[in-house]
Amino acid sequence: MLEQLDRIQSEATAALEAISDPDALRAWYGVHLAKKSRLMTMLGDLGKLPKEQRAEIGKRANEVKRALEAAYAAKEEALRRAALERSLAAEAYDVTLPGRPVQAGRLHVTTVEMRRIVAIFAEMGFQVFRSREVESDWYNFQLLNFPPDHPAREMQDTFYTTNPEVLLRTHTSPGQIRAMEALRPDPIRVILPGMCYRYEQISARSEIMFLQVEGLAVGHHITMTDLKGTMIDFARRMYGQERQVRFRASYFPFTEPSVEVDMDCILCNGAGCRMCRYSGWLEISGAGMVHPTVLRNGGYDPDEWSGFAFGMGPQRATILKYGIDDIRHFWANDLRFLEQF
Ligand code: FA5
Repeated sequence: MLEQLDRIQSEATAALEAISDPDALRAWYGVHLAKKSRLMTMLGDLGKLPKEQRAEIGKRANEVKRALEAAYAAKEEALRRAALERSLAAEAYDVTLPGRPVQAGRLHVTTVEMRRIVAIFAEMGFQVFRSREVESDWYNFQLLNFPPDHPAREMQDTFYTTNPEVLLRTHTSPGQIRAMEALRPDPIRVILPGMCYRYEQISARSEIMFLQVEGLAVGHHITMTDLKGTMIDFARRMYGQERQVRFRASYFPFTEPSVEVDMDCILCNGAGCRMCRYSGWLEISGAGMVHPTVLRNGGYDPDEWSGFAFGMGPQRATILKYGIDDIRHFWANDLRFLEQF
């Protein structure tokens, strides 16, 4: 039986050496090491041998099994390496080929403009204060002096949720109250950029979703002069040092007095053109002195504190700056439009 084991080992080893592909290797395993192979059958039948032979034959049979298993594993690894080398040789990379160009993305034109606005106000000492887009009627209207049924509500309708108290903000002005609540009793100098929503007719100049940048300054001696200086400085830094700025009386429930801020048209320099509807002026912002009631609602005593606020819609100015014919291009995601900036 020992001779038989030697024969099994030498035959199996010789057969294994001749193998050069994985299918043949699998077949070899079936013949020489699988359950029904001669070797495994002998191992299974050890119990039938006379006691005195059992130990010696068993030891030798296990040696042969371990040797064949090791040889099998070595062959398997050798075949894997050979296959890898063949494929590397056959499919070698040509490092001299020019690379495929990577499509470089870019910032959206409104992001670029918003960042410029933020940078300009940062230089003037304004910090960015983030406030929520989903608001309550209380903050969006009532705390800003728009009681229910106030006619000024007609100017800004919005999208409501199933909860009548919860709505999408129509302007960034509720952020004024949020900023006052967070920062009182300190003086404030913040801007509040963000998305606003209005339920209104979409047109070349009006979207249902648009950006605003609110500004708020609250301090002990803030006057209309500070508001005017800030607006003029901003317009000149943003649109050119030669810009002229004018203030027109206006109305907002949350500022008193209220103004509209206009600058001379950047296209015709005030001469009058289609863009400025031949008036020579472009509106850039609503603004005013914070209404005493709003200061009080934010936790500041109007006998001691005063402030100014403004709210601009930078997309309308961007349209004019680049001669864009329709505000809807901003959110249409048409690459032909976006790649121009
Ligand atoms: C307001 O929203 C006030 N909260 C601004 C304000 C803030 C006044 C602080 C005083 C103090 P108004 O409704 O005019 O005001 O909107 C301000 C700007 O937002 C507009 O000048 C315009 O540039 C932009 N805007 C308003 N509605 C739209 C719209 N549907 N699409 C695009 N831009 C819009």
